[in-house]
Amino acid sequence: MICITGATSGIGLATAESFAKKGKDLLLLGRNSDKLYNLKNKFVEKYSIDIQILLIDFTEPALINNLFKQNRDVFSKVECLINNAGLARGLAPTYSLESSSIHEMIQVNLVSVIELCKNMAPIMVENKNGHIINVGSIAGHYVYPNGNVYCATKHAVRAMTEGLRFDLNGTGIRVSEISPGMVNTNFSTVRLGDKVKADAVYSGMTPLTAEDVAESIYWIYSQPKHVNIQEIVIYPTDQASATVVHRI
Ligand code: 8X3
Repeated sequence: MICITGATSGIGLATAESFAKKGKDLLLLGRNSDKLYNLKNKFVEKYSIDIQILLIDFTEPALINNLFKQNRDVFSKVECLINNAGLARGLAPTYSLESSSIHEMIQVNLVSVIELCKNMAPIMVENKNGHIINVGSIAGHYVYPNGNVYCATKHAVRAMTEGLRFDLNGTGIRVSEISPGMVNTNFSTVRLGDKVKADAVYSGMTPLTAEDVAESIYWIYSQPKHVNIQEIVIYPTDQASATVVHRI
Protein backbone atom coordinates (compact mmCIF):
# COMPACT_ATOMS: atom_id res chain seq x y z
CA MET A 1 0.00 0.00 0.00
CA ILE A 2 1.26 3.46 -0.93
CA CYS A 3 0.54 6.30 1.50
CA ILE A 4 0.29 9.76 -0.07
CA THR A 5 -0.36 13.10 1.59
CA GLY A 6 -2.00 15.96 -0.30
CA ALA A 7 -3.43 13.65 -2.95
CA THR A 8 -6.45 15.73 -3.95
CA SER A 9 -4.61 18.04 -6.34
CA GLY A 10 -1.41 18.75 -8.23
CA ILE A 11 1.62 16.51 -7.80
CA GLY A 12 -0.13 14.44 -5.11
CA LEU A 13 -3.09 13.67 -7.35
CA ALA A 14 -0.90 12.81 -10.34
CA THR A 15 1.27 10.61 -8.11
CA ALA A 16 -1.77 8.80 -6.72
CA GLU A 17 -2.91 8.10 -10.28
CA SER A 18 0.52 6.93 -11.43
CA PHE A 19 0.56 4.31 -8.63
CA ALA A 20 -3.13 3.44 -9.13
CA LYS A 21 -2.44 2.73 -12.82
CA LYS A 22 0.13 0.17 -11.72
CA GLY A 23 -2.49 -1.51 -9.51
CA LYS A 24 -1.07 -0.28 -6.20
CA ASP A 25 -3.46 0.09 -3.26
CA LEU A 26 -3.48 3.57 -1.74
CA LEU A 27 -3.78 5.14 1.69
CA LEU A 28 -4.65 8.81 1.30
CA LEU A 29 -4.15 11.25 4.19
CA GLY A 30 -5.73 14.69 4.14
CA ARG A 31 -8.43 16.92 5.51
CA ASN A 32 -10.81 17.43 2.59
CA SER A 33 -13.23 14.57 3.08
CA ASP A 34 -15.41 15.31 0.00
CA LYS A 35 -12.48 15.54 -2.39
CA LEU A 36 -10.79 12.45 -0.96
CA TYR A 37 -13.93 10.29 -1.16
CA ASN A 38 -14.68 11.51 -4.72
CA LEU A 39 -11.15 10.56 -5.69
CA LYS A 40 -11.51 7.20 -4.01
CA ASN A 41 -14.74 6.42 -5.87
CA LYS A 42 -13.22 7.42 -9.20
CA PHE A 43 -9.98 5.46 -8.81
CA VAL A 44 -11.57 2.35 -7.29
CA GLU A 45 -13.88 2.10 -10.30
CA LYS A 46 -11.23 2.97 -12.88
CA TYR A 47 -8.29 0.93 -11.53
CA SER A 48 -9.94 -1.75 -9.32
CA ILE A 49 -7.65 -1.03 -6.38
CA ASP A 50 -8.27 -0.71 -2.66
CA ILE A 51 -8.15 2.85 -1.29
CA GLN A 52 -8.29 3.81 2.36
CA ILE A 53 -8.71 7.34 3.63
CA LEU A 54 -7.68 8.81 6.95
CA LEU A 55 -8.66 12.39 7.72
CA ILE A 56 -5.99 14.60 9.22
CA ASP A 57 -5.21 18.30 9.15
CA PHE A 58 -1.50 18.89 8.61
CA THR A 59 -1.71 22.34 10.17
CA GLU A 60 -2.04 20.36 13.41
CA PRO A 61 0.90 17.95 13.39
CA ALA A 62 0.39 17.12 17.07
CA LEU A 63 -2.53 14.93 15.93
CA ILE A 64 -0.31 12.66 13.84
CA ASN A 65 0.90 10.51 16.77
CA ASN A 66 -2.70 9.62 17.62
CA LEU A 67 -3.57 8.93 14.00
CA PHE A 68 -0.84 6.28 13.94
CA LYS A 69 -1.81 4.87 17.34
CA GLN A 70 -5.45 4.49 16.31
CA ASN A 71 -4.70 3.05 12.87
CA ARG A 72 -1.63 0.93 13.47
CA ASP A 73 -3.07 -1.98 11.42
CA VAL A 74 -3.55 0.28 8.38
CA PHE A 75 -0.09 1.86 8.57
CA SER A 76 1.52 -1.55 8.98
CA LYS A 77 0.51 -2.28 5.37
CA VAL A 78 2.34 0.80 4.01
CA GLU A 79 5.40 -0.01 1.90
CA CYS A 80 5.96 3.54 0.65
CA LEU A 81 5.15 6.90 2.25
CA ILE A 82 5.10 9.91 -0.07
CA ASN A 83 5.18 13.16 1.88
CA ASN A 84 3.78 15.48 -0.73
CA ALA A 85 1.48 17.87 1.19
CA GLY A 86 2.99 21.32 1.36
CA LEU A 87 2.37 24.90 0.43
CA ALA A 88 3.74 28.40 0.06
CA ARG A 89 1.69 31.25 1.46
CA GLY A 90 2.92 34.61 0.22
CA LEU A 91 5.87 35.81 -1.86
CA ALA A 92 7.04 38.83 0.10
CA PRO A 93 9.63 39.93 2.64
CA THR A 94 9.44 38.02 5.91
CA TYR A 95 8.29 41.11 7.78
CA SER A 96 5.30 41.43 5.42
CA LEU A 97 4.07 37.86 5.89
CA GLU A 98 1.13 37.10 8.14
CA SER A 99 2.26 35.18 11.23
CA SER A 100 -0.49 32.65 10.48
CA SER A 101 1.07 32.03 7.04
CA ILE A 102 4.51 31.52 8.56
CA HIS A 103 3.19 28.99 11.07
CA GLU A 104 1.07 27.22 8.45
CA MET A 105 4.08 26.68 6.16
CA ILE A 106 6.25 25.40 9.00
CA GLN A 107 3.55 23.09 10.38
CA VAL A 108 2.51 21.60 7.04
CA ASN A 109 5.82 21.55 5.13
CA LEU A 110 8.10 20.59 7.98
CA VAL A 111 6.64 19.53 11.34
CA SER A 112 4.02 17.25 9.77
CA VAL A 113 6.62 15.67 7.51
CA ILE A 114 8.87 15.01 10.52
CA GLU A 115 5.97 13.53 12.52
CA LEU A 116 4.94 11.31 9.62
CA CYS A 117 8.53 10.07 9.14
CA LYS A 118 8.93 9.58 12.89
CA ASN A 119 5.81 7.45 13.14
CA MET A 120 6.23 5.56 9.86
CA ALA A 121 9.91 4.63 10.10
CA PRO A 122 9.69 2.18 13.05
CA ILE A 123 6.81 0.34 11.39
CA MET A 124 8.83 -0.02 8.20
CA VAL A 125 11.86 -1.19 10.19
CA GLU A 126 9.70 -3.80 11.91
CA ASN A 127 8.35 -4.92 8.53
CA LYS A 128 11.90 -4.92 7.11
CA ASN A 129 10.46 -3.13 4.10
CA GLY A 130 9.74 0.48 3.24
CA HIS A 131 10.50 3.60 1.29
CA ILE A 132 9.95 7.22 2.31
CA ILE A 133 9.87 9.77 -0.50
CA ASN A 134 9.75 13.43 0.51
CA VAL A 135 8.63 16.05 -1.99
CA GLY A 136 11.05 18.92 -1.54
CA SER A 137 11.73 21.75 -3.94
CA ILE A 138 14.53 23.63 -5.61
CA ALA A 139 13.67 26.08 -2.80
CA GLY A 140 15.48 23.52 -0.64
CA HIS A 141 18.66 24.24 -2.59
CA TYR A 142 18.43 27.97 -3.23
CA VAL A 143 16.95 30.90 -1.39
CA TYR A 144 15.38 33.34 -3.83
CA PRO A 145 14.08 36.87 -3.20
CA ASN A 146 10.86 36.83 -1.14
CA GLY A 147 11.07 33.05 -0.75
CA ASN A 148 12.37 33.28 2.87
CA VAL A 149 10.13 31.06 5.03
CA TYR A 150 9.03 28.71 2.25
CA CYS A 151 12.70 28.23 1.27
CA ALA A 152 13.59 27.67 4.92
CA THR A 153 11.01 24.89 5.23
CA LYS A 154 12.23 23.17 2.08
CA HIS A 155 15.89 23.49 3.14
CA ALA A 156 14.84 21.85 6.39
CA VAL A 157 13.01 19.07 4.53
CA ARG A 158 16.22 18.34 2.63
CA ALA A 159 18.23 18.26 5.86
CA MET A 160 15.58 16.08 7.47
CA THR A 161 15.62 13.67 4.53
CA GLU A 162 19.41 13.38 4.70
CA GLY A 163 19.23 12.88 8.46
CA LEU A 164 16.64 10.14 8.12
CA ARG A 165 18.90 8.36 5.66
CA PHE A 166 21.60 8.23 8.35
CA ASP A 167 19.05 7.09 10.94
CA LEU A 168 17.83 4.25 8.74
CA ASN A 169 21.11 3.21 7.16
CA GLY A 170 21.51 -0.53 7.67
CA THR A 171 17.79 -1.22 7.99
CA GLY A 172 17.09 -1.59 4.27
CA ILE A 173 14.57 1.25 4.37
CA ARG A 174 15.03 3.64 1.45
CA VAL A 175 14.78 7.43 1.87
CA SER A 176 14.50 9.68 -1.18
CA GLU A 177 13.61 13.22 -2.13
CA ILE A 178 12.36 14.86 -5.29
CA SER A 179 13.00 18.57 -5.70
CA PRO A 180 11.01 20.16 -8.51
CA GLY A 181 11.34 23.62 -9.98
CA MET A 182 8.36 25.31 -11.63
CA VAL A 183 5.34 23.01 -11.89
CA ASN A 184 2.03 24.22 -13.22
CA THR A 185 -0.35 23.24 -10.42
CA ASN A 186 -2.41 25.39 -8.06
CA PHE A 187 0.82 26.05 -6.08
CA SER A 188 1.17 29.65 -7.29
CA THR A 189 -2.54 30.38 -6.88
CA VAL A 190 -2.29 29.34 -3.23
CA ARG A 191 0.95 31.26 -2.79
CA LEU A 192 -0.25 34.49 -4.41
CA GLY A 193 -3.95 34.18 -3.60
CA ASP A 194 -4.81 35.17 -7.15
CA LYS A 195 -5.27 33.04 -10.29
CA VAL A 196 -4.34 35.84 -12.70
CA LYS A 197 -1.06 36.53 -10.89
CA ALA A 198 -0.44 32.80 -10.70
CA ASP A 199 -0.89 32.36 -14.46
CA ALA A 200 1.67 35.12 -15.04
CA VAL A 201 4.28 33.04 -13.17
CA TYR A 202 4.23 30.52 -16.03
CA SER A 203 3.63 32.91 -18.94
CA GLY A 204 5.85 32.53 -21.99
CA MET A 205 7.56 29.40 -20.67
CA THR A 206 6.73 25.71 -20.46
CA PRO A 207 6.59 24.57 -16.83
CA LEU A 208 6.67 20.98 -15.64
CA THR A 209 3.33 19.25 -15.26
CA ALA A 210 2.28 17.38 -12.14
CA GLU A 211 2.46 14.21 -14.25
CA ASP A 212 6.13 14.88 -15.12
CA VAL A 213 6.96 14.91 -11.41
CA ALA A 214 4.71 11.93 -10.63
CA GLU A 215 6.51 9.86 -13.26
CA SER A 216 9.86 10.55 -11.56
CA ILE A 217 8.40 9.68 -8.16
CA TYR A 218 7.18 6.35 -9.52
CA TRP A 219 10.61 5.74 -11.08
CA ILE A 220 12.32 6.39 -7.73
CA TYR A 221 10.00 3.85 -6.11
CA SER A 222 10.28 1.26 -8.85
CA GLN A 223 14.04 0.78 -8.67
CA PRO A 224 15.29 -2.51 -7.24
CA LYS A 225 15.37 -2.59 -3.43
CA HIS A 226 19.17 -2.27 -3.29
CA VAL A 227 18.99 1.00 -5.29
CA ASN A 228 18.15 4.19 -3.40
CA ILE A 229 17.74 7.29 -5.54
CA GLN A 230 18.72 9.85 -2.92
CA GLU A 231 17.39 12.86 -4.79
CA ILE A 232 16.06 13.97 -8.12
CA VAL A 233 16.25 17.69 -8.88
CA ILE A 234 13.88 18.32 -11.77
CA TYR A 235 13.45 21.59 -13.67
CA PRO A 236 11.56 22.55 -16.78
CA THR A 237 13.94 22.96 -19.72
CA ASP A 238 13.05 26.67 -19.78
CA GLN A 239 14.26 27.13 -16.18
CA ALA A 240 18.02 27.23 -15.51
CA SER A 241 17.88 28.17 -11.82
CA ALA A 242 15.43 29.42 -9.22
CA THR A 243 15.61 32.88 -10.79
CA VAL A 244 16.68 32.33 -14.43
CA VAL A 245 13.74 31.48 -16.66
CA HIS A 246 13.60 31.71 -20.45
CA ARG A 247 10.36 33.27 -21.70
CA ILE A 248 9.22 34.07 -25.21
C1 8X3 B 1 8.10 25.16 -5.92
C2 8X3 B 1 9.18 25.66 -6.80
O1 8X3 B 1 10.71 27.59 -7.45
O2 8X3 B 1 8.45 28.15 -6.79
O3 8X3 B 1 8.58 24.56 -4.79
O4 8X3 B 1 10.04 27.46 -5.15
S1 8X3 B 1 9.60 27.28 -6.52
